[in-house]
Parts: sequence; C-alpha cells; structure tokens
Amino acid sequence: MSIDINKISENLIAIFKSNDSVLIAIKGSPDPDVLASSLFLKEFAALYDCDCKIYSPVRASLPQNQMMISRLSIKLDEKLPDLSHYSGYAICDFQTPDYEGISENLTCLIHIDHHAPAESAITPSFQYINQDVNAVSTILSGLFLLHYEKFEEKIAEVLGTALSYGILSDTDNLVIATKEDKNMYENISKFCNKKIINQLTEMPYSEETLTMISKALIASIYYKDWLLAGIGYVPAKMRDSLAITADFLLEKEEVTTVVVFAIVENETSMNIDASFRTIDTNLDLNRLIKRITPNGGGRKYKGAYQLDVSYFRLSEDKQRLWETVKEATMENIKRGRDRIRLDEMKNFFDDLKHHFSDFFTDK
Ligand SMILES: [Mn+2]
Repeated sequence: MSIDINKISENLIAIFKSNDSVLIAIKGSPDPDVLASSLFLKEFAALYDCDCKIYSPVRASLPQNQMMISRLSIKLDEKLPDLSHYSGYAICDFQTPDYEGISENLTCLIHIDHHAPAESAITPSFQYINQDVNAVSTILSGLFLLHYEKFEEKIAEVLGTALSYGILSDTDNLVIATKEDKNMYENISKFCNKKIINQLTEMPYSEETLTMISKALIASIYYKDWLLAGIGYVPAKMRDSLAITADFLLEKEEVTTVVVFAIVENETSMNIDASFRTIDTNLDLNRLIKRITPNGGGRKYKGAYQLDVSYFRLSEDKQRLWETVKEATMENIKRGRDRIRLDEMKNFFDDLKHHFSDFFTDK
C-alpha cells in the first residue's frame, strides 16, 4: 500500500486547525521512530497554531536514544499534564490508540502506526495504519517533504535528522527497509545533520558495552563538577569497556571529570578497576591517582588504576563485597579530588606570596 500523503496531510491540517492544543503521548520507552514522529507532529501542528506537548512517562534507556533526545533538544514531559488544557491526544508507533489514564478523559484525534493493528474500543478521529513500511517516520517523512518550505530552516534540519534516524533505527540501517522506506530515506536524509546522524549510528558499541553504559548512567552520581559511576561486577574480557563508558559519559554529561569503576573478575583473580577521563587541563590525574594507590597512573585527560582484591574472591556475599568496594572507592576518589583542589589553591597562594614578597623586597 503506497502512502497517501495528500489524504494524511488534509486530515492532520484539519485537526490542527480546529484544535488549540493536543497532547502527544508516547507509550513505553521512547525509541527513535516514536520520538521523531511525535516531534514532527508537534512542529507540524505549530504551523497551524496548535500547541502540543509530548508526554513520555518512561525515560529512554538506550544511550543512543538518550543522545538523540539531548542532541535534538526534544522536550518530553514525564509528568502527565492537566488534561483539561487539551482538546485531544495523538499517538504514534503503537498498535492501538488506547492510553490508560488519557483515553478515559480525552478524545483520540490521531493514531498513526505501521504495526499490525490490535483490537481497540477507541475510534480515533483520524487513523492511518500502513504495514508496508517499517517506520512511522517513513510515513511522516512524506508529509515533511510535502511541507518542508513552511518550516524554519533550523527546525527543518532537526526534523530531517530525527525522521532520518527514525527510519534507520526501525529498518536496521535500511537492511530490512521496503522500497517505500528507502525512497523516503533517500529524500529526507538530504535535510539531516550528517554529523549528528553519524554520531547516533556509528556508536561502535557492542550490546555488552551498551549494557555497561546503561548501568553507568543509572548508577552515576555527581560530586561537585565530577561524575562517579560504580557499575558492579564485570567479566575480565569487558575491561576495555570501562574506558569506553567513561569516554561516553564525559562527552554526554556536563562535568569536567568522569570516573567509572567496577570489580573486574575472571576465574582466578579479582581487581578493582577504575578509569578516569577529564577535560580539565589543570588536573594532575597522575598525582591524584598515585595518592589513591601506587598501582596506577595517568597522563593528560586519562588515567586508571587497578587494585588486586583476589583475596576476597572467597567471600560468599558478593553483593556486600561490592557495596564495601563501592563505598570505599567513592570516598577515596572524592577525597582525592578535594585534596588536589586544595593543593592547587595552596600553590596559587604560594605563588602570590612570592609575588608580593618580590614586590616588597623590591627585587
Ligand atoms: Mn516504529
């Protein structure tokens, strides 16, 4: 079934023209396709003075999805807003238009999907389901291409990027794409920001590394301008992923320094492994790490240490052992950070003192 863009366009425009505000609701963990579709609807509605909010109660779990949200500045509301402000809701990329907590109170105005439809008691004002495409982004790309001149250049780029990535993500980088998906991608990708798409699609991470990154994101705590993440037990073959995770966090989070640590183990040994990454050119990582343990070191921007704790391998309560390691490691790093800052300050005052004594002794 080819996409009847004109029919979709007419219907959506009529809905957005006759409604002042529509709630766009996302079900489950937001993926690129539903994010792109929801964002497109919001911007398209704005052209007709219809104000939309995107409601997404579940936070994105995969790092590339989180990256998509932050790079494209997609505003999501985690809390259900006051429904009395809305004249209806829209839902994309889901088998049914039902949404518990919303359907009871608001009319479903729009439902657009590409999955096999499931039974529902709700009849949306406009429903479009096309199973011959692999993404709602494919359908809405058609709509974008029909109206792209109406969008501001910056918004057109954001939408082009989001929809391109939505198609790529739902088609395994076009591997399972239909002719329609490929055609739309070819045209929509002309509007995308190539740099962002590359960052999103070329994340060279394995499934295991992605799991580690997700764990680190959940476990991370902020300490002043630092971010610390203890991620538990990690098999020895995954040791390198600690550094990759630290790199990822440093790029993504607004901190100067990141430390990711874990207990790295194999059959015969157990080590506390910590990986440091910083953008602070003044930070002497080597000195800081050497103060925590002689079994490590650093240079500009990177550092690491390993501490052999094989002795504790026989401990039966692994959870308790990790809790102890985590607590002690956090404390050591926090103290290391504060101490080095104090040293830097002391050096600064020593210099100042010299400067003044030079001044007074008239050297
Ligand atoms: Mn989809």
